[in-house]
Amino acid sequence: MRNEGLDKRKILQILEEKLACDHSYDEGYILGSMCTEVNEFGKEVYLKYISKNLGDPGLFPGTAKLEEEVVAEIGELFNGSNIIGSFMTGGSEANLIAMRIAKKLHEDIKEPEIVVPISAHRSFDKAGDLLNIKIKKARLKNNFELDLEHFNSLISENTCGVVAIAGTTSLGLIDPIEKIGEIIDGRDIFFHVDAAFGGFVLPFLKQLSYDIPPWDFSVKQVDSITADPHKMGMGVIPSGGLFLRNKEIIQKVGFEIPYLAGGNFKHLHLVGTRPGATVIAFWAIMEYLGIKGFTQIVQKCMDNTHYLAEQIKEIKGVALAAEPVMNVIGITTENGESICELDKELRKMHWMLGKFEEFNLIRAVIMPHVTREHLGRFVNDLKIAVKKLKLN
Ligand code: 0PR
Repeated sequence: MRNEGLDKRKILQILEEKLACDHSYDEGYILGSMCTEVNEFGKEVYLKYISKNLGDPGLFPGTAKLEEEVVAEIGELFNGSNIIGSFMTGGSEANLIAMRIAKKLHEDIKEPEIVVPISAHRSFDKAGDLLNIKIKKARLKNNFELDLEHFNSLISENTCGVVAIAGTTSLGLIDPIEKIGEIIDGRDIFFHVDAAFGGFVLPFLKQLSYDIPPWDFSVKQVDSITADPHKMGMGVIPSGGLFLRNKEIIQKVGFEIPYLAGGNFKHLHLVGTRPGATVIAFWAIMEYLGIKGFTQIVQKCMDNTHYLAEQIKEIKGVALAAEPVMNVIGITTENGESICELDKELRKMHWMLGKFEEFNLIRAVIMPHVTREHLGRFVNDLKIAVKKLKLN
């Protein structure tokens, strides 16, 4: 650390130089990210309230109340009533905490297990590792749908929880959540739905009359949902969310922090100090956009998704891994050849997509920052790469 401080202008100039190699969403090459430009009004609100700490809610009761409000409102969007929960650092923390709840509610199980689809996000492996829970992975069928029979066969007397995904990381697909609910109905098994990505897409697809199977608290066995404002909610990073049906859970399994300046309270978090401003900013974004505003944004993403999907179908040599359900597209090779070379070629042309070797696909996420013009450029480069690699 320097002894004497620099002036602000100089510091900002140094920062510009140091960060010049970062990518920006509007340049168009970020085509494989589930994050996007934060809503402009959200940014303003965030800055205004940046010092608020929800780690000590007694000091910021207004912010704590606002969090309860925004959680309940999101719970209603997910067809629940009186839903409780909390903002988190992201989907990983929300999934981790959900897995901890599943374990804590079954302390009689000595070697706890969770059953997840193999397409589940890596955060479940992290949770398994950190919590000492065995993660059992159910296969997918050839069309990337969950093999429900295999899923069912993995459930045993050691199963403390099951997980379904509403918007898989690789393809944006939705697991058969109602059917999983039926499988565990009447059994003492915690049911968590990971809608980290889909949570702020699916309610708006419904508004657009898309045929979306029940995935949320409308499925009566669903106990908890992860849904991340910092993905399709256009919220400030970090903002994930965990939403719970059972109001008693925090009292039952929450960590007690007895000594805080604002007074004793219980919480579910891994972190202590945590931002209030991300919560306030998301409350403001929801107020500002309303259902209508979110729906318009999702519609634009879906129009672009359909455009890209149609273009890919026209290119000989590549194919869609699955018909897109939401704004995620998997591109694979037509002849089953490895996707790695294509990914390399596209990277040489600056395109940054996600590569899922286990499913032999590269993933494009058509986020709000992605424009038709970006996609046009991408399609041209994809054609060049396919030709160069002689995939056609
Ligand atoms: N659940 C699902 C279904 C996810 O897709 C993700 C992350 C998570 C949980 C974990 O969320 P956090 O990353 O908030 O903890 N999905 C993205 C992915 O792995 C995360 C991401 C975001 C990756 C932006 C790259 C990127 O540029 O693809």
